[in-house]
Amino acid sequence: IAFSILCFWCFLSSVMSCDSLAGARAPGDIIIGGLFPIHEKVKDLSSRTQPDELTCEDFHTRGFVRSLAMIYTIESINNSTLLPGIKLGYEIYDTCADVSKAIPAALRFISKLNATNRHVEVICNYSGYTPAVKAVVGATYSEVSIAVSRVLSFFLIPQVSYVSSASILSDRVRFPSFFRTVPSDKQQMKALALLASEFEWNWIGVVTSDDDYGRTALEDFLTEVKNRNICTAFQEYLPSYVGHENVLNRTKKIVKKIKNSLANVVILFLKGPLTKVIFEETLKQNMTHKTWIAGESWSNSKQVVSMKDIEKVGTILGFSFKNGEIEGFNDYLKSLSLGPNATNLFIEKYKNLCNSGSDKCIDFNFRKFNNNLSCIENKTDVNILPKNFELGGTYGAHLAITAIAESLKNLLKCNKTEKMYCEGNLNVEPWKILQEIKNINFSQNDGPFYFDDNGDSVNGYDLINWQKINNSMEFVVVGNYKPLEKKLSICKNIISWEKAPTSKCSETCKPGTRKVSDSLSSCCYKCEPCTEGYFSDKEDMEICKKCNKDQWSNNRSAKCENKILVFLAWNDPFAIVLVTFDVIGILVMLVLAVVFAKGLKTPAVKAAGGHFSYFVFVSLLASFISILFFIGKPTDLSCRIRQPLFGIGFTICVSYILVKSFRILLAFQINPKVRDKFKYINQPVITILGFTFLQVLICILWLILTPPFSDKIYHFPKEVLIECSEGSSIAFGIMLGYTGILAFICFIFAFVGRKLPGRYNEARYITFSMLIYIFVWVAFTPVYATINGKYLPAVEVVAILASNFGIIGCHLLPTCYIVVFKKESNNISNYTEAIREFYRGKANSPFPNLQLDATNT
Ligand SMILES: *[C@@H]1O[C@H](CO)[C@@H](O)[C@H](O)[C@H]1NC(C)=O
Ligand SMILES: *[C@@H]1O[C@H](CO)[C@@H](O)[C@H](O)[C@H]1NC(C)=O
Ligand SMILES: *[C@@H]1O[C@H](CO)[C@@H](O)[C@H](O)[C@H]1NC(C)=O
Ligand SMILES: *[C@@H]1O[C@H](CO)[C@@H](O)[C@H](O)[C@H]1NC(C)=O
Ligand SMILES: *[C@@H]1O[C@H](CO)[C@@H](O)[C@H](O)[C@H]1NC(C)=O
Ligand SMILES: *[C@@H]1O[C@H](CO)[C@@H](O)[C@H](O)[C@H]1NC(C)=O
Ligand SMILES: *[C@@H]1O[C@H](CO)[C@@H](O)[C@H](O)[C@H]1NC(C)=O
Ligand SMILES: *[C@@H]1O[C@H](CO)[C@@H](O)[C@H](O)[C@H]1NC(C)=O
Ligand SMILES: *[C@@H]1O[C@H](CO)[C@@H](O)[C@H](O)[C@H]1NC(C)=O
Ligand SMILES: *[C@@H]1O[C@H](CO)[C@@H](O)[C@H](O)[C@H]1NC(C)=O
Ligand SMILES: CC(=O)N[C@H]1CO[C@H](CO)[C@@H](O)[C@@H]1O
Repeated sequence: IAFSILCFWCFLSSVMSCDSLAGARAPGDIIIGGLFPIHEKVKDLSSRTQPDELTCEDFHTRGFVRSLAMIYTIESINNSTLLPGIKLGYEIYDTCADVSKAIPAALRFISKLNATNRHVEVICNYSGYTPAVKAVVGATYSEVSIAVSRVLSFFLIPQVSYVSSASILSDRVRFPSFFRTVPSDKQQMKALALLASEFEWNWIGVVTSDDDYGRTALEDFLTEVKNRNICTAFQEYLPSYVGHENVLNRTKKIVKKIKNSLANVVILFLKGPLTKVIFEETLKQNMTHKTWIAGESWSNSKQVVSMKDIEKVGTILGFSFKNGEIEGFNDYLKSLSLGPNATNLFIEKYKNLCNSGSDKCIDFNFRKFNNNLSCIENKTDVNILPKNFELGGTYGAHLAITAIAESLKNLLKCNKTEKMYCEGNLNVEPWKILQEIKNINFSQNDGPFYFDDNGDSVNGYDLINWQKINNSMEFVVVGNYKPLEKKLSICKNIISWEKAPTSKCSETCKPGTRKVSDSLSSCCYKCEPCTEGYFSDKEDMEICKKCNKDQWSNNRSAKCENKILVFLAWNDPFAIVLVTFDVIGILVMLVLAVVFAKGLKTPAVKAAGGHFSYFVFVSLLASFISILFFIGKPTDLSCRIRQPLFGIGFTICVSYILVKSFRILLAFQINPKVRDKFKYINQPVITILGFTFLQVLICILWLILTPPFSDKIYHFPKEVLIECSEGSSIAFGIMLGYTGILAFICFIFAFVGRKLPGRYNEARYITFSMLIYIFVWVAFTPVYATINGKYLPAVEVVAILASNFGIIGCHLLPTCYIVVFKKESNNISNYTEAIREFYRGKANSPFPNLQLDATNT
């Protein structure tokens, strides 16, 4: 006991002898080091000639409050059952925001504690080396953290920073023992990009400081926005030091540029003092309409927020590290009590400053922080952050100590035993703590806390908006960003603007147009109207989409119209004319049928075929009816009916005429032997049925193999043509050609028999009607092949009508004329007389049988 008391006295005396180095310390079983910028800068660093002690100036309340958060957390843990029987101690050094002051502190951390003094042992194998300090919390500035981590990394002493956010510190090879309770700046850039996307800002100005912080931030930001179609309107650099002679001139230029730019949103990756310079110039130039996005470095800077007229620069939004409540910390700040045997020079200095009326005093004028994001539009309910210390950083320091304590608990096996004490060796090697700290996972206010593989925190950011409340600018929490979920939540209704500003290089392209980027930037573009047949239904479309094949559109269309269905409609004038003729034809035919029926017994009708004439009527009726299927909207059924109906019908007609002309030829055949031979062939019913059957066969094969169908033709710009596709034009041709060949044979027979007696001039009529038929269909073929459109069926209808009327005119009308008007000549003697005259002087031959009607013979 005496020895340990002696030890402790020695220890204290060494503290006393070099007190300005460790500003705050408390003894304990396990000592944790701390690095905080209690002062803002080192005095006279540039005129230093000897490696003597450095002195600091400008008390920094933020750093001070963070160090208090560390002390308070350690004391709370001592007072709790987290590490039963173990007392944590601390050694806190002031870095004065400078590496030159932080390095001696780092050396102290790695020094060994023996009875008389502290020294760094020079050995080869440090595996069993146990320095006085087992873990370090700090530092604030990334630059300092990097330097310190380089020293501590060799000894694998865990270092946990509470605000250093430079993305380079995620490098596990260069900084293997570095952890932080805040995310890497990369996450902040992700959050910024999401913010810009959320408000559709794609033309953003960026001003950064000309140093590692600014350049890295800009680089990360550009990487992040590259794939989001967000562009930077300008990227400007300001010298990093406020005192630099160029700062004012550059600021003037930059603010002018901002003023003249289309970008209404400007991101400032600057430290507080430079931001202040920019805003002073902004106010001088009366620029009040811009929206400023704060990097984490100044989003809750007291220096900037307390500027005069700061509310006039426009809207200010920014991200700050996730804030959290440390229970009881506010009371502790008010009392600033010290633990047993602890010393703290910073508290003394703070109390002196505060008592002498400096503005460095902690501002307790803020509401209790509520972790829940509340979108309630009631100014008394919003979360307002304190101004001269930062909740995010203090919470970060609290988390850092908790993380170290948790890893100690696991390492020292504090919960493996029934009894409440830890069984591990207290003089533990730091690298063992490092192993444990990677695996910690404890719960914080809202969810678990752990380090990711890069040693970064999975905690995110709060989005804050500067608002004037009760005549002073306040930091109001209006949203948050969670890196794990990559999710940005914003309470848009409580942001201080009336309407979210727009920040775009080009006007939005309206529906009906598309973007055509100029070569400079993908965010600047012209709008080009969509061409015919194309459309764009949303704003800012890259391409115009093609209309469906049954739709069309004009220039500049936002949508497509349905194409009009086109076919030979019943109400089409031409169709009306055709149907009229069709009906007339049917009526005429019916009248003629009646006349034929009445005069069936007369020689004229008998000569015209007698009962066989009904074949003609039936077939003509079929042809006339088939015409009706050519008009109206084509369906598969009507397409399949119309051609066969016409083809078969007309084949009956033509075969009937063929039989008739064959008869005539036979009747006036002079050579009886030939006539007798041909008599065997002269079987009218079989002939007609046979020829017709062949046509029926053709049609059936056609319908089975390649049936016609109704088809839509989309070639026309605004119309869809519905027409019958014949399925196989060869089959169609065979059907027509077959009738045509029959007609041609008729024509030949009739032509041969055309010299028959004047009265018996049937042959001339047949010749004539077949000529009409052949002429019509020969003319039809090229017209049908070339014409295209809804009148195509009309062409065929005309051809059918012409053929039908040809048959009526040449076969039925003359007979009827005789039956009705020439009754006196309509007797058998007249006919025989005429024939006798014909044969007079020729070979003696019996009278030909003029009756075609087989039943009458
Ligand atoms: C320590 O614990 C006691 C009782 O458990 C409590 O009254 C006291 O406020 C605690 N002190 C701190 C600093 O937490
Ligand atoms: C402490 O270190 C000094 C010098 O480094 C050495 O002389 C002394 O023996 C050490 N004391 C103990 C107790 O190890
Ligand atoms: C270093 O020391 C540790 C224990 O002190 C030992 O286990 C290890 O083998 C040593 N390494 C080398 C390379 O000597
Ligand atoms: C700033 O600009 C003014 C006028 O443009 C010029 O005279 C002056 O030299 C500049 N100062 C610096 C430090 O560049
Ligand atoms: C800004 O406005 C004030 C008063 O409204 C005016 O006096 C001053 O000239 C303006 N400054 C500039 C740069 O426009
Ligand atoms: C404080 O130090 C004194 C000796 O200086 C010691 O007796 C006492 O136990 C210490 N108190 C604590 C709580 O460690
Ligand atoms: C925060 O939200 C949780 C869950 O939504 C709720 O239980 C809690 O009461 C809220 N806290 C406050 C202070 O509103
Ligand atoms: C805002 O909240 C306060 C106190 O919570 C309440 O008195 C006031 O009526 C609320 N105002 C509105 C507009 O809801
Ligand atoms: C210790 O472990 C037991 C079970 O193993 C658990 O129930 C208890 O809550 C733990 N205590 C602490 C302080 O973690
Ligand atoms: C941390 O613990 C929580 C629950 O306690 C769990 O959901 C989460 O997955 C854990 N995270 C890791 C990285 O282990
Ligand atoms: C074991 C131990 O020393 N616990 C102390 C930790 O710190 C708190 C607050 O200062 C003290 O109350 C405990 O006694």
